[in-house]
Amino acid sequence: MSLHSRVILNMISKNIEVTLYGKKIDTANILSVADAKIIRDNKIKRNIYANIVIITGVTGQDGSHMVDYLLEHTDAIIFGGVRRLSVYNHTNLAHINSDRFFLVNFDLTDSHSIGQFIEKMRPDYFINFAAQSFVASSWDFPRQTWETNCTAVLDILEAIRLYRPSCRFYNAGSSEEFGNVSYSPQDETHPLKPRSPYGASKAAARQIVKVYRDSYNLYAIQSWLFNHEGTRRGEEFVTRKISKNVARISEELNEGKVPTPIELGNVYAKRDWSDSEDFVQCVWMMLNQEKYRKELDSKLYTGLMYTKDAIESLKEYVLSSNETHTIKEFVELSFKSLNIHGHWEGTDINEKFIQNDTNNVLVSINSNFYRPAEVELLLGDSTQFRNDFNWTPKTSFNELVQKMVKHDHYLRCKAYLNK
Ligand code: NDP
Ligand code: GDR
Repeated sequence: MSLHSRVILNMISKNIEVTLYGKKIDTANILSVADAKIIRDNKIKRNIYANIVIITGVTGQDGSHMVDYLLEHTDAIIFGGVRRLSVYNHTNLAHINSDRFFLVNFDLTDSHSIGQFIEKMRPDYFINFAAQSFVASSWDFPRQTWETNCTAVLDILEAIRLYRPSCRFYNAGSSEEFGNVSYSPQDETHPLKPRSPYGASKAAARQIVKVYRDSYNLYAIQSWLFNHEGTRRGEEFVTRKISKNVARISEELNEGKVPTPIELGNVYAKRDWSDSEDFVQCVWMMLNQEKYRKELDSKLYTGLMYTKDAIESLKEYVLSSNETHTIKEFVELSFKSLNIHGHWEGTDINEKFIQNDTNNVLVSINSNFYRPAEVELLLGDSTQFRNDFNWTPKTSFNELVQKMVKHDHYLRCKAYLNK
């Protein structure tokens, strides 16, 4: 039986159920590029106007929210690039049940994987959220960080140039590129002064994105994303580490136990935190600037190649909440949202967050979480994006903290009841 004949597309009312080798395809399946191409070609035969979107990093926070956003707001057919791991890590995708979303075997550190993906799938958009995204680990794995966050971006750009120059490319840049900041708030004109291998890798990726944009008239852009969080945030990042542990401590207190404190590093660092769900919408707007920035001539952005004028009109943007808060503030608000109140005592390594009334230690400092070089302050200025796209974020800092803590508290209660 040929590969083609084993792919059956069944019309079920308006939905097309996709089966491959007799089995329904869902987010538990990771397809080869060859199989994904068969699905792509069949889908395109049925809807020639549907955009083909590749999103990398879909098992992570932003990638999974981007999939949700595009499934809800567009008719795009989405292929999520995922690497094969020994253990199941698709929790952020488990809720998706769509005949427009497929997972494809892919690794950013393999240029053949990237080249094949773009050559065979011929995407209209390539949204790169995959990265070694944990700043602290970038000192432990500097080369892997560089290859994932920077060399891979070069490989994607080359493949787009060779096989699909009309494909719009977005790379997730970072406020970490500003690093040791010269002034606040940081806007698009702030110099790049990274402090970590991670920050340096993102700053270098930015340069190569610009070089390819200018040299080959590619629609290739990289924004500066300030910290953004949510209920799908990885558990080692400070916000999720706090929300998860506050939920644990609440349970321990309810059971009458003396809680085990949360151990943190530099609680004086300041970050500009937003909600990931707010940002994915902005990323899609940046990839479709002629649709949302009314002053642009949309006719310049059609066809298989872009004109120099079209490319020169594109802008790269800062996305931020325009507020900054210390880690300490995040701690205080998190406990407060579960009705646990405390105060800080001591200094430096001996500083502690103590529960009022009981004197339980809720947070202590562990110098193992200090970094070789710290970014002490980040505060963004996203005025340009807000003005050009008439956009304001939906979620405030307070709402974000509440949402994260309540979610982890809910998960904890559910697990407790199932014990
Ligand atoms: P996450 O850490 O949640 O997700 C990273 C994703 O990258 C995961 O899906 C991971 O897959 C994937 N990945 C890592 N290495 C590879 C590889 N070699 N091949 C294929 N996939 C790989 O990150 P976020 O969602 O928070 O961030 C998305 C992007 O935005 C990243 O580029 C990050 O650097 C950038 N960014 C994020 C900010 C934030 O505050 N969240 C702020 C500024 C920039 P797996 O599940 O297999 O590990
Ligand atoms: P960041 O996020 O480095 O800003 O990178 P992270 O949450 O890891 O750290 C924020 C700040 O908190 C301080 N901190 C701790 N951090 C962690 N992870 N664990 C701790 O125990 C702890 N104690 C204090 C850190 O020193 C730091 O100052 C995130 C990532 O999403 C990047 O991918 C992204 O580019 C940037 O945000 C913008």
